[in-house]
Amino acid sequence: MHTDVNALFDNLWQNYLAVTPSAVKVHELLGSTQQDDVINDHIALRTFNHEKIGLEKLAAHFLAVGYKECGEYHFEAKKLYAKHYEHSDPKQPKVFISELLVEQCSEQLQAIVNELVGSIDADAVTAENFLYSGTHWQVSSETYKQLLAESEYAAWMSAWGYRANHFTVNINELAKFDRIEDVNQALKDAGFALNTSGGEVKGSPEVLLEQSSTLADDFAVEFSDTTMSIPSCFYEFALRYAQPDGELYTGFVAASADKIFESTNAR
Ligand code: OOG
Ligand code: NI
Repeated sequence: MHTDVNALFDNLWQNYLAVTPSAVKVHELLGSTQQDDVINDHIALRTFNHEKIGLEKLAAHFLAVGYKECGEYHFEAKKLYAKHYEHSDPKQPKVFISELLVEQCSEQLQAIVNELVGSIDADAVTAENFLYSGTHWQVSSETYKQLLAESEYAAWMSAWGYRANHFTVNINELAKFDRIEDVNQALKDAGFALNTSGGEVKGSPEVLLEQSSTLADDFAVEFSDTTMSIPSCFYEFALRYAQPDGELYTGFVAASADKIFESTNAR
């Protein structure tokens, strides 16, 4: 595991950029409006709740570089469970990790996931590069489509594996934008397609968090039988509001997160 939090995030970022070319354009658009490059609010990773690679196995890599467990979230319809983590240094991005509750899925899906997970080398899970190691298995485009019919999340995992599925611009830190609607307009003017599930803006000042996101880039995946372009990763935008104690809210909002997951749906 990494012991240096910055080295971990540098690797996660490079690995994410490799399949998310639009992220560079997001930085050009929003990062140029302030002194530094954009500051990220959080990143997110996905997994299956299999004991070999459940969310706690991913979280261990963040605990090792100074993160602490904070909130937990339930997504009944999507059969997902998630936790978020924060670092003692508030400048470090928060981390959102979810897992698919495989036992609630069909026998066929369980069998496919067991086979994928079975190909992961036990040592790989604690290796320094695990969180940006991608897939550890071969999957056919037919299996991908079969998973897609039941769970978009499972299909995405089968194709992309272990990597950050999004980074998130911290709107509070942007110099030229105060409102999420203005960020969204600038993105649309630059040609980005936004996730409109539940509306372009998810959340509200009342729940202390407003979020929006792009739709994932399409990127080529080499399946075992053929190469096919499918949704890879996306960029999110988050504006946080102060709690009664004056501190910005640091948690997530399950009803909004439920819609953000859909940023990897096909266009
Ligand atoms: C995570 C979706 C939830 C948020 O900020 O609410 C999320 C995912 O797509 O894996 O990132
Ligand atoms: Ni997010």
